[in-house]
Amino acid sequence: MGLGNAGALAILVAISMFSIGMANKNFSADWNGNWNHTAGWPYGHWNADQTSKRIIVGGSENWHFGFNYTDWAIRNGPFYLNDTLVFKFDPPNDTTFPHSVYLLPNFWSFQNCDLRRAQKIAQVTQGGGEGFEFVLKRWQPYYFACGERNGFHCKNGMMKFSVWPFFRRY
Ligand SMILES: *[C@@H]1O[C@H](CO)[C@@H](O)[C@H](O)[C@H]1NC(C)=O
Ligand SMILES: *[C@@H]1O[C@H](CO)[C@@H](O)[C@H](O)[C@H]1NC(C)=O
Ligand SMILES: *[C@@H]1O[C@H](CO)[C@@H](O)[C@H](O)[C@H]1NC(C)=O
Ligand SMILES: *[C@@H]1O[C@H](CO)[C@@H](O)[C@H](O)[C@H]1NC(C)=O
Ligand SMILES: *[C@@H]1O[C@H](CO)[C@@H](O)[C@H](O)[C@H]1NC(C)=O
Ligand SMILES: [Cu+2]
Repeated sequence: MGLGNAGALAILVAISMFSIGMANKNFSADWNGNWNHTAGWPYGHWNADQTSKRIIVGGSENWHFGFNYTDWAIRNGPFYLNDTLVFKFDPPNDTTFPHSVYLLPNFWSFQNCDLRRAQKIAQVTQGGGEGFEFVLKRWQPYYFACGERNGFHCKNGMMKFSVWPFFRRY
């Protein structure tokens, strides 16, 4: 194989920690850390699909309490650099509950729905209309969560998911 133990281990750790969005598909990485999609990926995908996408988080479910967004991310990933995630949620009124979007700083806070060092990226009013848009600009894991009720929506409402966008191959 020619892959050093340390490198292989690092890749395994990365894959196991950040596998959301790439489950059920097979990938490999080269020495530079570039991902290479191998057998199983539909032929012609790269030629047919070169532009960044606008993806509604949750699809027709939008962004609400009680929908499994981790599962959604696995089924709808992988996502690519410069893809736009769109969070749609109704502004709060007497009959709807407020939601928001936060970025959590690391895997631990994501697992525990710990919002202490989280960054609020969308207020409760920003999910209306065309929705709140977030561009996946960097090659890094992103940890998204709803911040309402001090983590309750994240923890009990499953309103969280992570993505690590891939480089799109042309
Ligand atoms: C990607 O992996 C496949 C299978 O291992 C290999 O045949 C192909 O040359 C690789 N492509 C690149 C660009 O590294
Ligand atoms: C890749 O995944 C496909 C199905 O998703 C499977 O049929 C194929 O055997 C896998 N290839 C490798 C090299 O694991
Ligand atoms: C959500 O989906 C993920 C991935 O399919 C699964 O592992 C997890 O158990 C689900 N969570 C709940 C609370 O059902
Ligand atoms: C993403 O978009 C920016 C600005 O439009 C561009 O500079 C960058 O090269 C793009 N990155 C990728 C991976 O396409
Ligand atoms: C609250 O918002 C929902 C969704 O936008 C809407 O269907 C409903 O009519 C609104 N209710 C009130 C009392 O404004
Ligand atoms: Cu919420």
